[in-house]
Amino acid sequence: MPDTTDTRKVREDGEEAGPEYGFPQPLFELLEKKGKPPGPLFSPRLWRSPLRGPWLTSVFGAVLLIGLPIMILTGLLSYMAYQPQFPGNAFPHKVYGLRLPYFDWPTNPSWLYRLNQGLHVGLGLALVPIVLAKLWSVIPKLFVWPPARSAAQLLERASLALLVGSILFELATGVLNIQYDYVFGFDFYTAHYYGAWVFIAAFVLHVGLKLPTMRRSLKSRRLRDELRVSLADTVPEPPDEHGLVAEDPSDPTISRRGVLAVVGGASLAVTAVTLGQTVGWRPTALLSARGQSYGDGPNDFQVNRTARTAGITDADVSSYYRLFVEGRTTLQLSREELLALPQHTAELPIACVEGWSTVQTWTGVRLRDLVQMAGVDNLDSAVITSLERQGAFSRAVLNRGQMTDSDSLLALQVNGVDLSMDHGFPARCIVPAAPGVHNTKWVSRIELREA
Ligand SMILES: Nc1nc2c(c(=O)[nH]1)N[C@H]1C(S)=C(S)[C@@H](COP(=O)(O)O)O[C@H]1N2
Ligand SMILES: [Mo]
Repeated sequence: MPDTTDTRKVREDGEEAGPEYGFPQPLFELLEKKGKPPGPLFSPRLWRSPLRGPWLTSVFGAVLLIGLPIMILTGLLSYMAYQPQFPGNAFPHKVYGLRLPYFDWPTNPSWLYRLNQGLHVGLGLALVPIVLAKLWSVIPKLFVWPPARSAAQLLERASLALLVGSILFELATGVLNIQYDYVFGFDFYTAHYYGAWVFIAAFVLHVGLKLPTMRRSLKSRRLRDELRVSLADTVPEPPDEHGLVAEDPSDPTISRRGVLAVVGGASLAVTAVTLGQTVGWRPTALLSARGQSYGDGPNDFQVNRTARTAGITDADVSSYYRLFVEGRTTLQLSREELLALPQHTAELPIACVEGWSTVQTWTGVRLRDLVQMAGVDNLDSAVITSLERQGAFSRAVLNRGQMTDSDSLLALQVNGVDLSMDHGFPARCIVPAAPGVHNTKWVSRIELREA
């Protein structure tokens, strides 16, 4: 593959530049002859930091090479946890064409989704400073003029544009989603999922192309030695074939170890203020814009959407409330009748897709007892419907394992007292290891589907 720096060298030497193989002649002439650089950003003289070079870029790259595959894995697992194989489940079934092999999301260990999503959101936020630093370190490469001298180079740059565009898109939509909850004109899940596939493709290609360079560059100096170099002793990396090292570097204003400390420190600081939200420890959850709404006493823990926002009225949850369980027979149960059934207590997390989680002690009727009472013994799945009736949260489909786990509950109480309205009174689902969205609040109907 031709090297991107050729362009600049040839032009500056004043040599006649000629098109390389496979590149359309008219396009080349347009870019080379008519095309003056469209702005000062394209002048190599603007990018003079003496710190830029293949080693520094590779250090950031190595961190991302570990972090981003974890983001991809946890992201795709989160998508699978939404159980898109069941039409009626919120969001993901809309992503036609890019389906993964379906499997029933397990109920064991109960912290599975909590860990998955804590990692996805926590790591995603912690990687923001690293991604920005890596972009800074290669920024002159984004402004090379003319944009390409060969078809191969054009393809390489197009893949870079997709890589940079998609990672920024994924970070931006992810952060917006956890801070403001679905503010987009488009559906977050569909956009974030399609964006992820663009990113995955571009990332795999990029790693394939750059891995040898990265390994070579990392060997060019040792991190431990570099951490001893003071500002006074900071000199540019030797000129490189990739054009990362400035042609005319300015004097350093910060050492390499200083840059690493700033970027690493920013990443740790983001982690420190978000960790509380992830593990449900409030004092350090400084970044949690959401979840300002809590309850009282034993019900004092994070509320996703309040009863009022969901349009649940006092009349809905009055003594006229009945739960319908539809199987071979249809059961109609008041809250008193539910409380009279055998009660089971389990300590289980609510783990939201947005990264926050909270572990509470829930008491109620085992879902599998209701399945049995309704006379169903070859259950396939169950549609849980809320009094809320409308919208993405009004319904969830649970798989057989989720319905029959000994800790899966139709919870009536939490921490020894009745559920608050905001936490789903008169009754809500709590399913081990499930994403928060499947713990339907204000349950009115359980429709059992047989295999
Ligand atoms: N009916 C209904 N159920 C719902 C929701 C909702 O908005 N409406 N939010 C879901 C989401 S996304 C989460 S994370 C949990 C949050 O439960 P909590 O508000 O009791 O903490 O409830 C789930 N169940
Ligand atoms: Mo959620």
